[in-house]
Amino acid sequence: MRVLHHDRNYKLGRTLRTGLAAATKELVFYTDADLPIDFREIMRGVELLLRNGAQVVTGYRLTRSNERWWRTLYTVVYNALVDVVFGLRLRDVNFSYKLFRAEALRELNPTSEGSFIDVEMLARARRAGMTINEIGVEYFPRRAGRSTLARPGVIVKIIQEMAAFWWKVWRPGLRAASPDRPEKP
Ligand SMILES: Nc1nc2c(ncn2[C@@H]2O[C@H](COP(=O)(O)OP(=O)(O)OP(=O)(O)O)[C@@H](O)[C@H]2O)c(=O)[nH]1
Ligand SMILES: [Mg+2]
Repeated sequence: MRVLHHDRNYKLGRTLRTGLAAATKELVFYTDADLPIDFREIMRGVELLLRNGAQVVTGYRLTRSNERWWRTLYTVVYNALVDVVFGLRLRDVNFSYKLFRAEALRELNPTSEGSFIDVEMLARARRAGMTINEIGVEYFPRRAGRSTLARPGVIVKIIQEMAAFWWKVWRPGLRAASPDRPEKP
């Protein structure tokens, strides 16, 4: 086990990027350290990824009945928004069960500082033509402490980074991919 330290607390995006960039093996998995899943579920994701030749496996919560209602509401609203803006058609974009082939991960180059990082990586993967598989996993909500995601500052940052990403990266990308614009030889 290698523990990576920052000199101060950066937000989720930067922290995740530091961790992912330090990965050395062929497959890279991330989840939160407060055990939202049973770690044995990782192998199901690996099997799915290898069987389907996918580049990314992203988990969704099978049941959320043991969670606070407002927490579920955040998720429903965020996933709907992401669907409208990026058309990802994924069920639970922010859930911390994500598995990547390292070579695919290296292509993504996300830049988010905050909690938009999950959607940014999925959107970049989709636009690069990667196969994203979804897997349902049993979810164990936090039993103590406060949700980071519920902080107003975190939500404002997500909206800011989403708008910037849409404007600078997604929108030009869509235009380039448009079939009615003939490509130059
Ligand atoms: N280093 C660092 N880690 C963070 C930061 N914000 C969140 N995290 C970590 O990332 C995990 C996921 O954070 P969020 O996606 O915001 O959600 P959450 O706080 O787990 O919210 P719940 O869904 O209620 O569990 C947290 O459990 C923390 O371990 C941050 O600013 N800095
Ligand atoms: Mg959590």
